[in-house]
Amino acid sequence: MADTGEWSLFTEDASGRDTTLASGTVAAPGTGSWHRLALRFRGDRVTGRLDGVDLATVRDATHTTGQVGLRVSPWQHAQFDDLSVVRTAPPPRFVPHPEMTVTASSQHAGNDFGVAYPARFAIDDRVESAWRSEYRPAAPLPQSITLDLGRTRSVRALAYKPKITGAAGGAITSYRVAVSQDGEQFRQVDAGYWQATIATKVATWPATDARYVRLEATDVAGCPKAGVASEINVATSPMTPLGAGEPPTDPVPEFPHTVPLGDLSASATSQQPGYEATKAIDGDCSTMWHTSWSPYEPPPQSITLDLGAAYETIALVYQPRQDGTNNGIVTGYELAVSSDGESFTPVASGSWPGDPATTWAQWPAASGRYVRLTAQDGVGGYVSAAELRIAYDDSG
Ligand SMILES: [Ca+2]
Ligand SMILES: [Ca+2]
Repeated sequence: MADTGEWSLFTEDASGRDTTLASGTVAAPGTGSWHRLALRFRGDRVTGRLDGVDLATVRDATHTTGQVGLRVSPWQHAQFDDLSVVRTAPPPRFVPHPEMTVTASSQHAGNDFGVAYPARFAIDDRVESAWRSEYRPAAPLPQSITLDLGRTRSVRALAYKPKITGAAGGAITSYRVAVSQDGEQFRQVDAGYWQATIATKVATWPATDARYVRLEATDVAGCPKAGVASEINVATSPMTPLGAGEPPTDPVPEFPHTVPLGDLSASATSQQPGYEATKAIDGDCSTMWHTSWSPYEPPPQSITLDLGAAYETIALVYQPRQDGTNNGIVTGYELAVSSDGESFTPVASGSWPGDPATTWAQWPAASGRYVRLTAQDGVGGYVSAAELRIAYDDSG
């Protein structure tokens, strides 16, 4: 808020990006007098108040986890006093973690740079430790974690904290919750989508007697595709659902037939050690083919896939690198098909946007065993690919 009366309510993500949630102007408060500013949080509703009057109420679930503080920019003059935090509702009643045990469909229990992700870290009351399903090699989704509450209780909500870091990688974005009395027969009580954020999510259902509660990840944010939970709580009191997301909109057409990964082999005109052509067909979105940067080998560069047998090829699906860097994401492309790996016939060319979203190129059915992607250009003057797939027509 400025002394002129202009105000804005904004949220900032871990990368420092601001999003204005509401803004306006009130009578100029001027300077030299004290005013009472307040933020009221209830579920995902955030209300800004000035001197006891609501300025705006918005819905935002990006800061439902974490600490509360008051900070001003080091270059701004500001005076403040009497910061207080008060409850807006009774806290939920959680089943105490020490009364629980936990198992998971898989866990990355290996030690990576001093860090491991066993299932028990999801119920140790520490947000800095987490369970993560196995990612080396990646255990395919869905993956689940099951809480044994020690005895039957009337349960009605699950609070899920992803990993508390700057990035949402591993955050469960598509989930199912199921409960059981005996640990054998599970009944689904909730399912849906969560936003790909580090904020706490809450799933709710009508009160149900259960001893076991299972959270299943059917999709997660980022790469590798392994679910993360820094803390999971089960509530016996009502809670407000939090963090609901939208189903993913996938612009890539459904190609019913793609050449099996195990039948593919790959070679490239340039590759950096550790980033070989085969990394584009290993089924792991966190590994990639990347052209040599030492020594630097500029585009055009190409990667050739051997499909193992002849197919009526119709499309290539290109997943760019998913590690947050855009170097090498292909922009200008050409595709060619060959029966013998020697003589190639062009089938498609064009440009891709150069962002991390999966994209594709289609062409009229062309018979061949080899498909060559030539990148005329890529972001930063490099070429890379996390994963490549070839679709074929099976109607012949
Ligand atoms: Ca933990
Ligand atoms: Ca890969």
